[in-house]
Amino acid sequence: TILSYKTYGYLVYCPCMGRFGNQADHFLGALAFSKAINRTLVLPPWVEYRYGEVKSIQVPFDTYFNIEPLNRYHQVITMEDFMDTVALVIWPPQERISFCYTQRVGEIDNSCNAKSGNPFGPFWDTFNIDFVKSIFYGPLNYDAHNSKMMESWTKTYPPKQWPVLAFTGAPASFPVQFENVHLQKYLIWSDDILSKSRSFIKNNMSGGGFLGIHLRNGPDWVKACQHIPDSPKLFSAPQCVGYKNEKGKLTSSMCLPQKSEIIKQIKRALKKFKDIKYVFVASDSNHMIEDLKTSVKNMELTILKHQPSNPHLDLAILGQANYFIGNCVSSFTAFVKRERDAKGLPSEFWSFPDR
Ligand code: GFB
Repeated sequence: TILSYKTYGYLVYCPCMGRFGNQADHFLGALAFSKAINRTLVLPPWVEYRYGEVKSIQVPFDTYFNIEPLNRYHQVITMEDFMDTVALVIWPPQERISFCYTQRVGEIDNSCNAKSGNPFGPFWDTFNIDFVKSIFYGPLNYDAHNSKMMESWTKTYPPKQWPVLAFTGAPASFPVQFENVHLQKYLIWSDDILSKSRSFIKNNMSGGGFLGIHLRNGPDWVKACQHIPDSPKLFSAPQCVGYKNEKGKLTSSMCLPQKSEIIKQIKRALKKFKDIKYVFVASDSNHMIEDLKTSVKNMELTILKHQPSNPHLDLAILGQANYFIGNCVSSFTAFVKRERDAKGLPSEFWSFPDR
């Protein structure tokens, strides 16, 4: 096994930007990149932030996803397994070097400062990793679909001399590059999430189909949506307006739809999908359950949410809805949309196309 450890190099990174949806977008890019430079991808834990806690919390990758389907696409190993086995042999503490495009502001001059700030420090501390040196890999980039570029990586950092490339942030773009969207099909929920989501559906929404909706409307979102006029491709907007805005213009109401529009769109969906008996609402803030109940009160419809709030269960449930309406700008919606596309299930976005 020691020999096989050394055959290929490894790629480690910190999903140090954004919350789940952002990290998932980055993950797909990192997966494509590790395959393109032929290195085993070390599956990082998901970085989470708990209310009232100063430091990020690291949740093992396989808490939420099944490893086996990923291995069918490319060789992967969880960070926990990597540190307990491979790293002991090929990544001794004195050889731990951090990679970044260019220097990052922090305690040390001319360094990646890979552990400066949150979640950077807490992430590597989870595995007792310290870095002895930095490498600035610029002008190389991680566009896995540029084969010349990938050749430069393998020539500049051959695995024999550089068994582990540890990136300060994800070697991937946000939002996910168009060419990598299809990799979503290898991200399959863990047995635990799958069975919990299925039993929620069975226990609460039997005897009819359900419409899943995502209402992203917390204060952070209201603030972010103010940038729409100057950011025609804000966050995940390319999923509906296209990567070059070729499918339409991004409007404020796509980011923060009004109650009247939400209700109008739900009613239209219910007309189209006659066997729908439930509306499952996922939200980071206001689920609008009472508003929705009032507006459909003559329609023999049950409106419900999952309690207590659980982002991953919300995602897994939305992924199984008969129909889905989501927020074009949100990467949380983007995760659901990609999963549903992969399964051939229909979806739409709030206020798009502009009607
Ligand atoms: O997933 P995410 O990157 O999507 O971050 P956006 C939003 C987080 O808010 C999720 C919670 O990871 C959840 O923790 N959240 C959002 C939800 N919608 C729901 C929901 O329907 N149910 C539950 N239970 N939780 C971006 C951020 O969010 O928003 C950026 O990633 C930035 O860093 C920006 O803060 C303003 O793309 O929607």
